[in-house]
Amino acid sequence: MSSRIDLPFTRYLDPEGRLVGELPDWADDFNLLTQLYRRMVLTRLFDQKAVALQRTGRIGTYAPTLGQEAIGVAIGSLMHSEDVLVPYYRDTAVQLMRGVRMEEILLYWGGDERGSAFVDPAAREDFPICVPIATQSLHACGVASAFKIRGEHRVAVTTCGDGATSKGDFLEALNVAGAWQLPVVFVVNNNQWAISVPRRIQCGAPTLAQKAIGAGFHGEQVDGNDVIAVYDRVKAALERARHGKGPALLECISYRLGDHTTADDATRYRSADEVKQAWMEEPVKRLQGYLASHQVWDEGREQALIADCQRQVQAAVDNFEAAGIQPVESVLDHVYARWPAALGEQREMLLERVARREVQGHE
Ligand SMILES: Cc1ncc(C[n+]2csc(CCOP(=O)(O)OP(=O)(O)O)c2C)c(N)n1
Ligand SMILES: [Mg+2]
Repeated sequence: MSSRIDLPFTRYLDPEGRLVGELPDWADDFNLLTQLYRRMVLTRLFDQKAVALQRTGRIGTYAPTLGQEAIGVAIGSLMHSEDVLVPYYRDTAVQLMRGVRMEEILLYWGGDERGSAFVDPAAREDFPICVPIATQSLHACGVASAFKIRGEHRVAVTTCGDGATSKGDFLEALNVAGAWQLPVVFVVNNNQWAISVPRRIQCGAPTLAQKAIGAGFHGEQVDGNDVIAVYDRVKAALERARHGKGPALLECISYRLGDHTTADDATRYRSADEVKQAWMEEPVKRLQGYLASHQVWDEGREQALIADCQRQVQAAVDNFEAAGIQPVESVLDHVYARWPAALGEQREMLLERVARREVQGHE
Protein backbone atom coordinates (compact mmCIF):
# COMPACT_ATOMS: atom_id res chain seq x y z
CA MET A 1 0.00 0.00 0.00
CA SER A 2 1.36 3.42 -0.88
CA SER A 3 1.70 6.02 1.85
CA ARG A 4 1.68 8.86 -0.68
CA ILE A 5 -1.06 11.42 -0.25
CA ASP A 6 -1.23 14.08 -2.94
CA LEU A 7 -0.70 17.39 -1.21
CA PRO A 8 -0.07 20.76 -2.82
CA PHE A 9 3.52 21.96 -3.24
CA THR A 10 3.90 25.68 -3.97
CA ARG A 11 6.79 27.37 -5.74
CA TYR A 12 6.79 30.54 -7.86
CA LEU A 13 10.50 31.24 -8.29
CA ASP A 14 13.15 28.83 -9.48
CA PRO A 15 16.65 28.95 -7.95
CA GLU A 16 17.69 31.72 -10.38
CA GLY A 17 14.69 33.83 -9.43
CA ARG A 18 12.76 33.12 -12.65
CA LEU A 19 9.00 32.71 -12.51
CA VAL A 20 7.71 29.16 -12.79
CA GLY A 21 4.01 29.88 -12.28
CA GLU A 22 1.45 32.64 -12.35
CA LEU A 23 1.98 34.92 -9.37
CA PRO A 24 -0.79 35.68 -6.88
CA ASP A 25 -2.17 39.25 -7.11
CA TRP A 26 -0.50 40.52 -3.95
CA ALA A 27 2.93 39.73 -5.43
CA ASP A 28 2.63 42.63 -7.93
CA ASP A 29 3.62 44.87 -5.04
CA PHE A 30 7.35 45.41 -5.53
CA ASN A 31 7.54 47.60 -2.42
CA LEU A 32 6.43 44.63 -0.36
CA LEU A 33 8.82 42.23 -2.11
CA THR A 34 11.71 44.66 -1.66
CA GLN A 35 10.84 45.01 2.00
CA LEU A 36 10.89 41.23 2.41
CA TYR A 37 14.28 41.18 0.71
CA ARG A 38 15.66 43.88 3.01
CA ARG A 39 14.56 41.95 6.08
CA MET A 40 16.09 38.72 4.77
CA VAL A 41 19.43 40.47 4.28
CA LEU A 42 19.23 42.08 7.73
CA THR A 43 18.57 38.65 9.26
CA ARG A 44 21.51 37.12 7.44
CA LEU A 45 23.94 39.84 8.50
CA PHE A 46 22.75 39.72 12.11
CA ASP A 47 23.11 35.93 12.03
CA GLN A 48 26.72 36.22 10.83
CA LYS A 49 27.46 38.66 13.61
CA ALA A 50 25.92 36.38 16.25
CA VAL A 51 28.17 33.51 15.11
CA ALA A 52 31.19 35.84 15.28
CA LEU A 53 30.23 36.92 18.81
CA GLN A 54 30.08 33.28 19.88
CA ARG A 55 33.49 32.60 18.33
CA THR A 56 34.99 35.42 20.38
CA GLY A 57 33.32 34.23 23.59
CA ARG A 58 30.82 37.05 23.96
CA ILE A 59 27.69 34.92 23.72
CA GLY A 60 27.11 31.22 24.47
CA THR A 61 25.79 28.79 21.88
CA TYR A 62 23.90 30.18 18.88
CA ALA A 63 21.70 28.36 16.34
CA PRO A 64 22.24 29.98 12.92
CA THR A 65 19.22 30.69 10.81
CA LEU A 66 21.29 30.72 7.60
CA GLY A 67 19.19 29.38 4.72
CA GLN A 68 15.83 29.79 6.46
CA GLU A 69 15.43 33.56 6.16
CA ALA A 70 12.53 33.39 3.70
CA ILE A 71 10.41 31.25 6.00
CA GLY A 72 10.83 33.44 9.06
CA VAL A 73 10.50 36.77 7.29
CA ALA A 74 7.29 35.69 5.57
CA ILE A 75 5.71 34.43 8.80
CA GLY A 76 6.73 37.51 10.78
CA SER A 77 5.50 40.00 8.24
CA LEU A 78 2.04 38.39 8.03
CA MET A 79 1.23 37.82 11.69
CA HIS A 80 -0.91 40.51 13.31
CA SER A 81 0.52 42.15 16.38
CA GLU A 82 -2.17 40.52 18.56
CA ASP A 83 -1.27 37.03 17.29
CA VAL A 84 1.15 35.01 19.38
CA LEU A 85 4.40 33.45 18.16
CA VAL A 86 5.52 30.26 19.89
CA PRO A 87 8.98 29.84 18.43
CA TYR A 88 11.85 27.38 18.54
CA TYR A 89 15.55 28.18 18.66
CA ARG A 90 16.10 28.81 14.94
CA ASP A 91 13.67 31.68 14.61
CA THR A 92 15.81 34.81 14.52
CA ALA A 93 14.10 35.90 11.29
CA VAL A 94 10.56 35.69 12.72
CA GLN A 95 11.51 37.25 16.02
CA LEU A 96 13.12 40.25 14.33
CA MET A 97 9.97 40.75 12.24
CA ARG A 98 7.84 40.61 15.39
CA GLY A 99 9.78 43.54 16.84
CA VAL A 100 12.10 41.56 19.12
CA ARG A 101 15.25 43.66 19.32
CA MET A 102 18.57 42.35 18.08
CA GLU A 103 20.12 43.06 21.46
CA GLU A 104 17.39 40.98 23.12
CA ILE A 105 18.29 38.02 20.90
CA LEU A 106 21.96 38.46 21.85
CA LEU A 107 21.05 38.71 25.55
CA TYR A 108 19.09 35.45 25.30
CA TRP A 109 21.99 33.57 23.70
CA GLY A 110 24.32 35.22 26.17
CA GLY A 111 22.37 33.55 29.01
CA ASP A 112 20.63 36.71 30.17
CA GLU A 113 16.93 36.39 31.04
CA ARG A 114 16.24 39.96 29.97
CA GLY A 115 16.55 38.69 26.39
CA SER A 116 13.10 37.08 26.69
CA ALA A 117 11.38 40.15 28.19
CA PHE A 118 10.54 41.68 24.83
CA VAL A 119 10.11 45.44 24.95
CA ASP A 120 8.14 45.85 21.72
CA PRO A 121 4.38 45.71 22.46
CA ALA A 122 3.76 43.53 19.38
CA ALA A 123 6.03 40.82 20.77
CA ARG A 124 5.16 41.15 24.43
CA GLU A 125 2.87 38.13 24.52
CA ASP A 126 5.12 36.02 22.28
CA PHE A 127 6.75 33.05 23.93
CA PRO A 128 10.45 32.85 24.64
CA ILE A 129 12.63 30.58 22.50
CA CYS A 130 11.92 26.92 23.19
CA VAL A 131 14.93 24.60 23.20
CA PRO A 132 13.29 21.31 24.30
CA ILE A 133 12.23 19.81 21.00
CA ALA A 134 8.53 20.15 20.06
CA THR A 135 7.20 21.02 23.51
CA GLN A 136 6.27 24.42 22.08
CA SER A 137 3.77 22.76 19.70
CA LEU A 138 1.59 21.92 22.71
CA HIS A 139 2.06 25.34 24.28
CA ALA A 140 0.77 26.86 21.04
CA CYS A 141 -2.35 24.70 21.26
CA GLY A 142 -2.91 25.98 24.78
CA VAL A 143 -2.68 29.56 23.53
CA ALA A 144 -4.99 28.80 20.60
CA SER A 145 -7.51 27.14 22.95
CA ALA A 146 -7.61 30.34 25.01
CA PHE A 147 -8.28 32.39 21.86
CA LYS A 148 -11.07 30.04 20.86
CA ILE A 149 -12.71 29.97 24.30
CA ARG A 150 -12.63 33.77 24.53
CA GLY A 151 -13.94 34.15 20.97
CA GLU A 152 -10.92 36.23 19.91
CA HIS A 153 -9.84 36.40 16.25
CA ARG A 154 -6.21 35.72 17.01
CA VAL A 155 -3.88 32.98 15.80
CA ALA A 156 -1.06 31.11 17.52
CA VAL A 157 1.80 30.41 15.13
CA THR A 158 4.36 27.82 16.10
CA THR A 159 7.48 26.66 14.34
CA CYS A 160 9.68 23.60 14.63
CA GLY A 161 12.17 21.56 12.64
CA ASP A 162 11.76 18.39 10.60
CA GLY A 163 13.18 16.28 13.42
CA ALA A 164 10.68 17.72 15.88
CA THR A 165 7.81 16.20 13.88
CA SER A 166 8.90 12.77 15.17
CA LYS A 167 8.27 13.75 18.78
CA GLY A 168 5.16 12.69 20.65
CA ASP A 169 4.57 16.29 21.71
CA PHE A 170 4.26 17.37 18.07
CA LEU A 171 1.86 14.56 17.20
CA GLU A 172 -0.22 15.18 20.32
CA ALA A 173 -0.38 18.86 19.41
CA LEU A 174 -1.62 18.04 15.90
CA ASN A 175 -4.22 15.76 17.38
CA VAL A 176 -5.66 18.30 19.77
CA ALA A 177 -5.49 21.06 17.14
CA GLY A 178 -7.59 18.91 14.80
CA ALA A 179 -9.96 17.60 17.46
CA TRP A 180 -10.75 21.08 18.75
CA GLN A 181 -10.28 22.90 15.40
CA LEU A 182 -7.94 25.39 17.01
CA PRO A 183 -6.72 28.67 15.47
CA VAL A 184 -3.12 27.47 15.25
CA VAL A 185 -0.67 27.34 12.33
CA PHE A 186 2.22 24.88 12.51
CA VAL A 187 5.18 25.79 10.32
CA VAL A 188 7.76 23.03 9.95
CA ASN A 189 11.19 24.19 8.83
CA ASN A 190 12.22 21.08 6.96
CA ASN A 191 15.91 21.92 6.64
CA GLN A 192 16.78 18.26 5.89
CA TRP A 193 18.77 17.62 9.06
CA ALA A 194 18.10 17.10 12.76
CA ILE A 195 21.67 17.67 13.93
CA SER A 196 23.34 14.66 12.20
CA VAL A 197 20.14 12.72 11.42
CA PRO A 198 18.98 13.22 7.81
CA ARG A 199 15.32 13.69 6.97
CA ARG A 200 15.20 10.47 4.92
CA ILE A 201 15.75 8.24 7.97
CA GLN A 202 13.76 10.45 10.34
CA CYS A 203 10.28 9.44 9.19
CA GLY A 204 8.77 6.82 6.86
CA ALA A 205 6.12 9.10 5.36
CA PRO A 206 6.92 10.72 2.00
CA THR A 207 5.99 14.17 3.34
CA LEU A 208 5.86 15.68 6.81
CA ALA A 209 2.85 17.78 5.80
CA GLN A 210 0.68 14.67 5.57
CA LYS A 211 0.83 14.26 9.34
CA ALA A 212 -1.87 16.95 9.42
CA ILE A 213 -4.18 14.74 7.36
CA GLY A 214 -4.06 12.08 10.06
CA ALA A 215 -5.11 14.72 12.57
CA GLY A 216 -8.00 15.88 10.38
CA PHE A 217 -6.82 19.21 9.03
CA HIS A 218 -5.06 20.93 6.19
CA GLY A 219 -1.40 20.20 5.33
CA GLU A 220 0.73 21.29 2.38
CA GLN A 221 4.32 21.65 1.22
CA VAL A 222 5.98 24.90 0.24
CA ASP A 223 9.36 25.76 -1.25
CA GLY A 224 10.93 27.36 1.81
CA ASN A 225 13.61 29.02 -0.33
CA ASP A 226 10.96 30.97 -2.25
CA VAL A 227 9.69 33.81 -0.10
CA ILE A 228 6.77 34.49 -2.44
CA ALA A 229 5.54 30.92 -2.03
CA VAL A 230 5.95 30.94 1.75
CA TYR A 231 4.24 34.31 2.08
CA ASP A 232 1.31 33.21 -0.05
CA ARG A 233 0.68 29.98 1.84
CA VAL A 234 1.20 31.44 5.33
CA LYS A 235 -1.21 34.25 4.38
CA ALA A 236 -3.91 31.73 3.41
CA ALA A 237 -3.33 29.61 6.54
CA LEU A 238 -3.53 32.62 8.86
CA GLU A 239 -6.73 33.84 7.22
CA ARG A 240 -8.38 30.45 7.57
CA ALA A 241 -7.34 30.05 11.20
CA ARG A 242 -8.37 33.61 12.08
CA HIS A 243 -11.86 33.05 10.68
CA GLY A 244 -12.57 29.84 12.57
CA LYS A 245 -11.73 27.53 9.64
CA GLY A 246 -9.24 25.47 11.63
CA PRO A 247 -5.52 24.77 11.86
CA ALA A 248 -2.94 24.19 9.14
CA LEU A 249 0.47 22.59 8.82
CA LEU A 250 2.92 24.05 6.32
CA GLU A 251 6.03 22.02 5.59
CA CYS A 252 8.54 24.53 4.25
CA ILE A 253 11.36 22.79 2.45
CA SER A 254 14.73 24.44 2.87
CA TYR A 255 18.26 23.49 3.85
CA ARG A 256 20.29 24.24 6.96
CA LEU A 257 23.28 25.89 5.30
CA GLY A 258 25.19 26.36 8.56
CA ASP A 259 26.20 24.11 11.41
CA HIS A 260 23.38 22.93 13.68
CA THR A 261 24.67 25.33 16.32
CA THR A 262 28.01 26.91 17.05
CA ALA A 263 28.75 23.72 19.08
CA ASP A 264 28.47 21.53 15.96
CA ASP A 265 30.70 20.72 12.99
CA ALA A 266 28.46 19.65 10.13
CA THR A 267 31.39 18.65 7.88
CA ARG A 268 31.61 15.49 10.01
CA TYR A 269 28.32 14.09 8.74
CA ARG A 270 27.42 15.66 5.37
CA SER A 271 29.22 16.08 2.09
CA ALA A 272 30.62 19.30 0.66
CA ASP A 273 28.80 18.51 -2.61
CA GLU A 274 25.44 18.41 -0.87
CA VAL A 275 26.04 21.77 0.80
CA LYS A 276 27.30 23.29 -2.46
CA GLN A 277 24.13 22.16 -4.22
CA ALA A 278 22.00 23.65 -1.42
CA TRP A 279 23.76 27.02 -1.77
CA MET A 280 22.51 27.16 -5.36
CA GLU A 281 18.93 27.07 -4.09
CA GLU A 282 19.23 29.57 -1.25
CA PRO A 283 16.49 32.14 -0.65
CA VAL A 284 18.28 35.51 -0.64
CA LYS A 285 19.95 35.15 -4.03
CA ARG A 286 16.69 33.82 -5.47
CA LEU A 287 14.63 36.87 -4.54
CA GLN A 288 17.47 39.20 -5.48
CA GLY A 289 17.52 37.63 -8.97
CA TYR A 290 13.79 38.21 -9.35
CA LEU A 291 13.94 41.84 -8.17
CA ALA A 292 16.96 42.60 -10.36
CA SER A 293 15.20 41.16 -13.42
CA HIS A 294 12.42 43.71 -12.81
CA GLN A 295 14.90 46.61 -12.44
CA VAL A 296 13.90 47.26 -8.83
CA TRP A 297 17.22 46.09 -7.38
CA ASP A 298 20.83 46.71 -8.35
CA GLU A 299 24.34 46.72 -6.97
CA GLY A 300 24.09 50.29 -5.65
CA ARG A 301 20.97 49.48 -3.63
CA GLU A 302 22.58 46.27 -2.41
CA GLN A 303 25.68 48.07 -1.10
CA ALA A 304 23.56 50.77 0.59
CA LEU A 305 21.39 48.10 2.21
CA ILE A 306 24.39 46.15 3.51
CA ALA A 307 25.91 49.31 5.01
CA ASP A 308 22.59 50.21 6.67
CA CYS A 309 22.15 46.69 8.09
CA GLN A 310 25.74 46.63 9.39
CA ARG A 311 25.07 49.91 11.23
CA GLN A 312 21.90 48.49 12.83
CA VAL A 313 23.66 45.29 13.85
CA GLN A 314 26.62 47.15 15.34
CA ALA A 315 24.31 49.45 17.32
CA ALA A 316 22.60 46.35 18.75
CA VAL A 317 25.94 44.79 19.68
CA ASP A 318 26.91 48.01 21.47
CA ASN A 319 23.61 47.98 23.42
CA PHE A 320 24.09 44.31 24.25
CA GLU A 321 27.61 44.90 25.55
CA ALA A 322 26.47 47.91 27.59
CA ALA A 323 23.67 45.89 29.25
CA GLY A 324 25.99 44.54 31.96
CA ILE A 325 25.93 41.18 33.70
CA GLN A 326 22.89 40.11 35.71
CA PRO A 327 23.18 38.63 39.24
CA VAL A 328 23.57 34.87 38.94
CA GLU A 329 20.31 34.14 40.79
CA SER A 330 18.40 35.98 38.07
CA VAL A 331 18.36 32.68 36.15
CA LEU A 332 15.60 31.66 38.57
CA ASP A 333 13.61 34.87 38.52
CA HIS A 334 11.49 34.39 35.40
CA VAL A 335 10.74 30.68 35.49
CA TYR A 336 7.61 30.77 37.67
CA ALA A 337 4.76 33.28 37.95
CA ARG A 338 4.66 32.41 41.67
CA TRP A 339 7.91 31.26 43.21
CA PRO A 340 7.51 27.71 44.62
CA ALA A 341 8.64 27.69 48.26
CA ALA A 342 10.22 24.25 47.80
CA LEU A 343 12.92 25.80 45.60
CA GLY A 344 13.89 28.36 48.23
CA GLU A 345 16.58 26.09 49.64
CA GLN A 346 18.25 25.70 46.25
CA ARG A 347 18.23 29.46 45.75
CA GLU A 348 19.93 29.89 49.13
CA MET A 349 22.55 27.28 48.21
CA LEU A 350 23.26 29.15 44.98
CA LEU A 351 23.71 32.44 46.83
CA GLU A 352 26.05 30.77 49.34
CA ARG A 353 28.15 29.38 46.49
CA VAL A 354 28.34 32.84 44.93
CA ALA A 355 29.48 34.20 48.33
CA ARG A 356 32.16 31.47 48.50
CA ARG A 357 33.09 32.40 44.91
CA GLU A 358 32.47 28.87 43.61
CA VAL A 359 30.10 30.41 41.06
CA GLN A 360 30.78 33.67 39.29
CA GLY A 361 28.43 36.26 40.75
CA HIS A 362 27.60 39.80 39.81
CA GLU A 363 30.71 41.94 39.53
C1 LIG B 1 13.52 16.99 24.13
C2 LIG B 1 14.84 17.22 23.46
N1 LIG B 1 15.55 16.15 23.00
C3 LIG B 1 16.74 16.35 22.40
C4 LIG B 1 17.25 17.62 22.26
C5 LIG B 1 18.59 17.84 21.57
N2 LIG B 1 18.39 18.43 20.26
C6 LIG B 1 18.58 19.76 20.07
S1 LIG B 1 18.26 20.21 18.49
C7 LIG B 1 17.90 18.64 18.02
C8 LIG B 1 17.53 18.33 16.57
C9 LIG B 1 16.33 19.05 16.09
O1 LIG B 1 16.24 18.98 14.70
P1 LIG B 1 15.06 19.65 13.92
O2 LIG B 1 13.79 19.45 14.64
O3 LIG B 1 15.12 19.16 12.52
O4 LIG B 1 15.38 21.21 13.99
P2 LIG B 1 16.63 22.01 13.38
O5 LIG B 1 17.60 22.12 14.51
O6 LIG B 1 17.16 21.24 12.24
O7 LIG B 1 16.12 23.34 12.96
C10 LIG B 1 18.02 17.78 19.11
C11 LIG B 1 17.78 16.33 19.03
C12 LIG B 1 16.47 18.69 22.76
N3 LIG B 1 16.88 19.97 22.62
N4 LIG B 1 15.28 18.47 23.34
MG1 LIG C 1 16.03 20.11 10.88
